[in-house]
Amino acid sequence: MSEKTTRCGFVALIGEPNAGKSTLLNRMVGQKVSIVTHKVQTTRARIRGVAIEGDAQIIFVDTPGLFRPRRRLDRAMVAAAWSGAADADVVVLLVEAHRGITPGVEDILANLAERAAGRPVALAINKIDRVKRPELLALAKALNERFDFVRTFMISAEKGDGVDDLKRWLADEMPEGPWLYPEDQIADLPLRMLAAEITREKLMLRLHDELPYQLTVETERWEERKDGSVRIDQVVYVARETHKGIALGRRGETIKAVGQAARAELEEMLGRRVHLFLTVKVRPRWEEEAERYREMGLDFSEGQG
Ligand SMILES: Nc1nc2c(ncn2[C@@H]2O[C@H](COP(=O)(O)OP(=O)(O)OP(=O)(O)O)[C@@H](O)[C@H]2O)c(=O)[nH]1
Ligand SMILES: [Mg+2]
Repeated sequence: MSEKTTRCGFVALIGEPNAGKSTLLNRMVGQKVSIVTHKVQTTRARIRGVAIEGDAQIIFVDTPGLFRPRRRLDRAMVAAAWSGAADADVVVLLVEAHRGITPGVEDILANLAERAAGRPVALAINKIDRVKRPELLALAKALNERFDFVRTFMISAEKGDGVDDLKRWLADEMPEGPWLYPEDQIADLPLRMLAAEITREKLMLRLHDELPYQLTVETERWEERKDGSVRIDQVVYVARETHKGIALGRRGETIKAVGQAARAELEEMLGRRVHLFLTVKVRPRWEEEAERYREMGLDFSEGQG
């Protein structure tokens, strides 16, 4: 009798806001589990996605971007990101090829050794589709002079280049052990939370300036109906009356378009009809309410200044 050896472990994806962490997570697991936008600070909490490569189960942990936090919410996000790195078996730092070593990357490198707490850190230079090869090699060299990365990968999370190499390498790095998730599970985010994230993504794509950062979305009710459809009620919390007006749009056009886009995506994801009801509520101090953080999957006390 021989037992097959299996491997299983955690890989934290860290980097500046907008580096492509969530795009990479989605590609690794082959399905959208984390929302993606062209704006910074899209991801707010740690999001796990599970991939299988040979005998290894790799649990990817998408994290919020690392930046200099100002608000309580920012601090909670950054704390979540670093703790994702500290808990992982391997850390992957994403750096944008076309932006290179920004002040933000410098900050991360300055804290990385301590925060990664001895975990091996690999470098993934992302968005290689945006630069020419010689530039890439120079950047890889400069980064490796600043930090002792165990490996360097050149990838395009969006187009897929280099991603399989990275995945195979990570699989080999995973410690021996039983798989933690059933084979068909790709995420551990509760559906009601993922549904709220999808609505937040559509809001981020449609609203401008600071507003997307000053709102949060929660699923309040999830009702399976006899006809096989599902009714989902969500609340969009904003901090001010004027923000409510903007989120609703003229004659409610903005919220209507957001609802339609979110519903279409939810229907595709769930494979059935969805009735989505969105309500915008003004809640001036939502950013100071522990309950809001819990709903987002963040630690309220970590946000303390
Ligand atoms: N050209 C190009 N764009 C990419 C690539 N990977 C990601 N992007 C784009 O970069 C933007 C940010 O991607 P995200 O995956 O949301 O970045 P993130 O690191 O998760 O950002 P935060 O959650 O804000 O920290 C999106 O517009 C992506 O489509 C890539 O390989 N090439
Ligand atoms: Mg993200």
